[in-house]
This record gives sequence, C-alpha cells and structure tokens, in this order.
Amino acid sequence: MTDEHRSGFACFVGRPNAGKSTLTNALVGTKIAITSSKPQTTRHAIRGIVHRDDAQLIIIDTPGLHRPRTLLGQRLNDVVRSTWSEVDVVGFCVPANEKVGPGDKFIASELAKIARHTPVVGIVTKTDLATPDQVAQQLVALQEVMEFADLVPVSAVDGYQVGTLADVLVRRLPEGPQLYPGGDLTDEPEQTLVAELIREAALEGVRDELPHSIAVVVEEMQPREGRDDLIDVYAHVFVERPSQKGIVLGHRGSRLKQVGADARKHIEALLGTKVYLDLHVKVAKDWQRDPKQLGRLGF
Ligand SMILES: Nc1nc2c(ncn2[C@@H]2O[C@H](COP(=O)(O)OP(=O)(O)OP(=O)(O)O)[C@@H](O)[C@H]2O)c(=O)[nH]1
Ligand SMILES: [Mg+2]
Repeated sequence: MTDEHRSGFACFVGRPNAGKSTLTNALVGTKIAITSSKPQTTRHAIRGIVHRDDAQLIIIDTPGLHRPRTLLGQRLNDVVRSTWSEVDVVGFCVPANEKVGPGDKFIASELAKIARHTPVVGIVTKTDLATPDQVAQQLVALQEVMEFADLVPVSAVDGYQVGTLADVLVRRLPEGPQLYPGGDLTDEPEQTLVAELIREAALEGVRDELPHSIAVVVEEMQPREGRDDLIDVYAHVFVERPSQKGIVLGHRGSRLKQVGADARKHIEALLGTKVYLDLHVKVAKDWQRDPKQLGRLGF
C-alpha cells in the first residue's frame, strides 16, 4: 500500500440521453446536474466533485454530442470538444438498451484522435434496463468502435458498479493534492443550480420542440428583508415563440403554477430555507439561433 493521493478531471461524453448527468449525480452522491428523458438536457459543462481518502475526482458532465441544427447546438458541441481536450480521462457513455449507432461511431472517431494522449474509458450505462446478455453484447459492440483504456458497465439507478467506475477513473488521475475544499460537491453558482432546477421542472410534461426552446434565467435571488428563513427568487422562463408561451402557462396559468411548486420543493432542499418563487414566462424570439440572445442567456 502507498499513501499517494491522486487528483484530477474526468469528463463524460456521449449522445444526448445516454445517462451522463444521472451517472455524474450517482458518483457525486447528490443531484448537481438536472436530468430528463428529453435529449439535450445538459447545456453547459458541470463539475461534480467526488471526495475520497485516496483521491479527489472532478467529473465534468457535458452536453450530449449531436448533429447541430441551431447555433445553440453548435455551441454545446464546442463545449464538449473543449472539455474533453482538457481532462485526464474521458468516459464515453453508451446506453445498454440501445444499439451502438452512427452517433456513437461519430463520437468514437473523434475520441480516437485524443486517445493517444488521453485515456478513454468505455461506459455502458443503464444496465438495469438490459439483460446480462445484452450488456455483454453491448460491451463487445462498443469495443468494435474504438480501443478503450477500460470498459465498465454501470447502472446509475441501481448503483451497479458505480464504485468500480470511480476506481477505474481515479486510477487514471495523476498524483496530486486536493483541488477543492472538502465539502464542495460542485463549483456551480447557486443561482445557476436554481435556474436549472426550474428548467428541469419546466421540462416535465412538455413535448416535441418545446423542451429545446425553454431557457431559465434567475434575475434576482435574495433573503427577504428582515427574515433569515426565506429567500425570494425571481426568474424568467424563456420560450421562443408566443404560441409556446400558452403551453408553458397552461389553462389559466395552471401548468406554470405546477412547475413553480415542483421547482420550489427542490430549491428549498438545495438552499435549506423556505423559498418564495416568482416565475414569469417571456418570449425571446428564436433565441437558439440568435447570437445576441444566446449571449444574454449565457451561451
Ligand atoms: N433505468 C435507468 N435510467 C437511467 C439511467 N441513467 C439515466 N437514466 C435515464 O435516462 C434519461 C436520460 O438521462 P440523463 O442523465 O439526463 O442523460 P444525459 O446523457 O445527461 O442527457 P443530455 O444531457 O441530454 O446529453 C433520464 O430519463 C434518466 O432517468 C440508469 O442507469 N438506469
Ligand atoms: Mg445531461
């Protein structure tokens, strides 16, 4: 036994919906990244910190790499590429219950270029949704698309091999000291986490193009004057077209009310205080394609 300490960065990449954010949360042990069944949920690189006696592993969850149809899509892909070029190890996530497809092969061909200097670990996610046989076949199929430093099947939902994956990633980190203070689980600003929790609630139950059209900005967040147990949060929920506004609001505002109630519960858990949440729906016309609007929304 040696008592060397390792520290460094891993990132998860993969198609939208592959389970990257859910896996990040499972490894960190807390929800720091929002997740949903809609593709392209994650929109920036989110750092989650895993503290162990022998190591500090910083996981960077990235947006799903996809064929971009908007300027936002291009920006998201740029985030992925700049992230994987800066980490000590890359985890390439492919779900156990979906065939290895063209999207995965495209990602593999890109990763093959960096694999010379950065180890790439193949991760078969969502094993709870497949039989052991299917998982085995998926491992074989994945091995055919590129050469991996390691291959690990995991389930973020039942916890299968999550600890093993942490070991595998830690082994690829250089020796080094703690990079973040002991208790930190992420370096995301609270305001960003709050905006994301609102977006997660807003994604629930909407379909088609609408999930992509929703963006959330927290305009103001501060303790209520004279109170230390209540925080006021004012946020804007942006959509791209006036017709989408009605859908988000729902009949007499009933949908938005539900979104607010759902989000508030999660925000109160995050902040550990009571929260007054004020949501306004606004139209930012075609923001996914408009450089100016994207800038304003933080992309
Ligand atoms: N059963 C099961 N479902 C999972 C697992 N991991 C993720 N999911 C589900 O798969 C969907 C997508 O998960 P995310 O973690 O948001 O996927 P992602 O790769 O971060 O997606 P993007 O951010 O869009 O790229 C969600 O509905 C999750 O609940 C798993 O291990 N088992
Ligand atoms: Mg994600």
